[in-house]
Amino acid sequence: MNLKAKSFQIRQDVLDMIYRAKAGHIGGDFSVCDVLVTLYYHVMNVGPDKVNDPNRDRFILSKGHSVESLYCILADCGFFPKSDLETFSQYNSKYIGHPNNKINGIEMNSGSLGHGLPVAVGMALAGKMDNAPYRVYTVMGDGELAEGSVWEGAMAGGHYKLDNLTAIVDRNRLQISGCTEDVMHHDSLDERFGSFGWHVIHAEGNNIDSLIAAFDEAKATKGMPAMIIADTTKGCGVSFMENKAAWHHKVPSAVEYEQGMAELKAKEAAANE
Ligand SMILES: Cc1ncc(C[n+]2csc(CCOP(=O)(O)OP(=O)(O)O)c2C)c(N)n1
Ligand SMILES: [Mg+2]
Repeated sequence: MNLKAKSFQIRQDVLDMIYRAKAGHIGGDFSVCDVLVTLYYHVMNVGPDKVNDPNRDRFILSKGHSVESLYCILADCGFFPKSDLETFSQYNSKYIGHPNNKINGIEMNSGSLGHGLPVAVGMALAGKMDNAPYRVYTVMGDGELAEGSVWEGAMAGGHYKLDNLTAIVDRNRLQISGCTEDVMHHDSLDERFGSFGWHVIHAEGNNIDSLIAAFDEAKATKGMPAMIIADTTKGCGVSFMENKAAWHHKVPSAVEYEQGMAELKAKEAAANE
């Protein structure tokens, strides 16, 4: 499968969904899209036929506000009908603005930042205790790293040497209100996670080949969990959304929708050439 093209196709579905619902977090959806596409279509042992398989890999979207990308990928993978997405953010729909485990394929409710890594540590520890073959993955935002519970999870993951656990930081350098380096700086993530006993790997987070290499390295790491610092661009794929804090949860106007869609279609076509 052409994962680069797939990623631009998923972004179009996300743009459609957010434009229709007049709600969503498009900037973080677009920065994390390549990470999620790489995980769901290449790395993880998951699928609609495996939702109750005890050996399935576990995934937690800790930065739960990027649920639109996750919904579009789950629909595309057949976890539920794509038409369900038309109810996103509507009254009585279970497709709400953050992940919840009433939805096929979603393991954990998230959205209150800082909870994904500690729960992923528990899942990975359970896997070790059961001698189970599954791996656990979680994606955090870089703004999310300001939550203290992330560091409790990091401490425990290192302590228990959880080499069945891979965490990813979507390092787009923006959070809700501006630059992470102004709000709460993180420019020593290698040293910080390294000192908690994690193997730190760097990846270009909007480059599928770089991500595949990083996930391969994480899988091959023994005796410690792996932390992939994925350098990304918030809003990646639509020129006027890129690197702008305002697009954290701005809804596109009709003109912006048309322009964004045209850019994404052109990029998908280029990736298919
Ligand atoms: C505990 C908690 N505090 C505050 C928020 C509000 N909030 C939602 S998204 C966000 C910014 C997150 O930034 P980052 O983790 O960098 O996400 P990304 O840039 O990938 O969108 C904040 C503060 C929240 N969801 N949970
Ligand atoms: Mg961020």
